[in-house]
Amino acid sequence: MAQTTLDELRQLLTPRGVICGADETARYLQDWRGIFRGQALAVLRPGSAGEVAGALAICQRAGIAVVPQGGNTGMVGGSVPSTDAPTALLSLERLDAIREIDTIDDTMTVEAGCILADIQAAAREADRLFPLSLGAEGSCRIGGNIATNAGGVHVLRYGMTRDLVMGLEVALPDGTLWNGLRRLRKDNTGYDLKQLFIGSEGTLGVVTAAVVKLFPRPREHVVALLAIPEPAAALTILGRLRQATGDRVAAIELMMRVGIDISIRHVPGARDPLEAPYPAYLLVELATPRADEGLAALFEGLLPELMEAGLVLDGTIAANEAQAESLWALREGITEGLQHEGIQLKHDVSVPVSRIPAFLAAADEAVARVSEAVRIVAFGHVGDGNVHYNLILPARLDAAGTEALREPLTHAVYDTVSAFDGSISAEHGLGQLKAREIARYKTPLELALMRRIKQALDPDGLMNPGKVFADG
Ligand code: FAD
Ligand code: 2HG
Ligand code: ZN
Repeated sequence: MAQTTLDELRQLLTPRGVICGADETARYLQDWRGIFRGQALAVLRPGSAGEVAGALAICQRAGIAVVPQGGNTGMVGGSVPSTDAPTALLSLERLDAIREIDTIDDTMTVEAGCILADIQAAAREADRLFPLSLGAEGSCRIGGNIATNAGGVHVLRYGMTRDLVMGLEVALPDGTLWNGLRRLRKDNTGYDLKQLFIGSEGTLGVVTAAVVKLFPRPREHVVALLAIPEPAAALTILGRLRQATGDRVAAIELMMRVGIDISIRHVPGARDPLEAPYPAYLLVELATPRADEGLAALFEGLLPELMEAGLVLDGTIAANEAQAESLWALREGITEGLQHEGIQLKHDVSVPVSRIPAFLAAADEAVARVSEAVRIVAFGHVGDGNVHYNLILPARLDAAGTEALREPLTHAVYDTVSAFDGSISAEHGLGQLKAREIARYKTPLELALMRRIKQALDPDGLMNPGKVFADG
């Protein structure tokens, strides 16, 4: 980076806001799984939306690419530089103020660097719920959630991040700051511009703040682990639960036995709450904002019928918060546990909910045709059609053997997804991991429209090059 550009950035951001030393920048330049590593001329840490915009203007004038970063918990290498272009990594971590909570509009205005768990806690203190919830909520930041259109465990009930955002403030690549911090539930004045930025993975601009929706806080919830004979039972159980509880299903997560075993192996203190192992499990959470609905009794009343029908083989209902947390730990622990199980190929995919059982059977067959030694760890948000179809490669493989399997396995999974009218990225985005693959699964028209939008907003191609579009 030319000294004059560096001086300009230091003057704008104060010396504390520009980091160049290898030791200090290292943690920003690699993802949490240690798979993606990149290089940057500097890490920028602006302290306000105005500073973000100013930094983008300086970078654009100097032809420097910008990679935005929130909590760096992404799964697809989106927040780490991936090209040789002169690049600045722009961390939003200092923009962490909650600007306003309005309990009449039921909104919260937050800066992009707010940690998701802090937003949830602030909502709770205001006797409200911010329903976005995912395993990384203690580290991920709302700007990153918005940029990836994060999903998580409550999508079934509250929708994706895109459904939870009412307004955005965005710094555009040329340094213009767009204030779209509206809190309107109805606004049909042309294109919904905020939706362009939600899920754009930092390729169109930098989200600096957002207005998010709040909901009534649940007063009663039920958390249970149910053993089921096969994934198909999950769909019947979901239908029955929705009907019987008046749609109070807040989460329903599918795990195959292998996932429970991984959590038991790696989550400290984890144990199997049931006496025998079963083929598959559902983690169910019911929640209601009313205190007098008797959800627990409703659920307990339904269980004998589900067991008689052979849909539920065994189960346990959490008797208190600690038990609920330990059941959730079995589910949330799978991702971290997988890190210790060997080389993984992660596939975050979705198919129509009704097709999940057939998809799983077909994908297992397709994978076995490539290699019978691969371990399949499928789990996920069954209520919204999202399966995390992870593959663990055999430990005996050397680097060449691993590489030889990577593409055939990925195509076996994604081609099956495609045959089931699914998506090769349900909630994690494309980042750099899937930027090349997407050309195989989206239509030429869709790809061309995406490129036109990119060209219109970022004509110099400086925003997060190499992400979403492979050519950067
Ligand atoms: P980062 O990883 O820092 O960035 C992600 C992308 O957003 C990058 O492309 C980056 O350039 C861009 N970006 C970040 N901030 C901004 C900004 N302010 N403006 C513009 N672009 C920006 N994801 C789910 O969807 N559902 C889950 O259930 C889920 N569970 C997870 C569980 C674990 C244990 C882990 C480690 C991750 C999980 N994830 C999940 C993935 C990840 O947490 C989400 O993608 C999250 O939304 C990323 O937020 P972040 O702040 O870490 O973003
Ligand atoms: C989850 O739902 C995350 O836990 C991560 O989306 C999934 O590890 C994975 O593949
Ligand atoms: Zn997930």
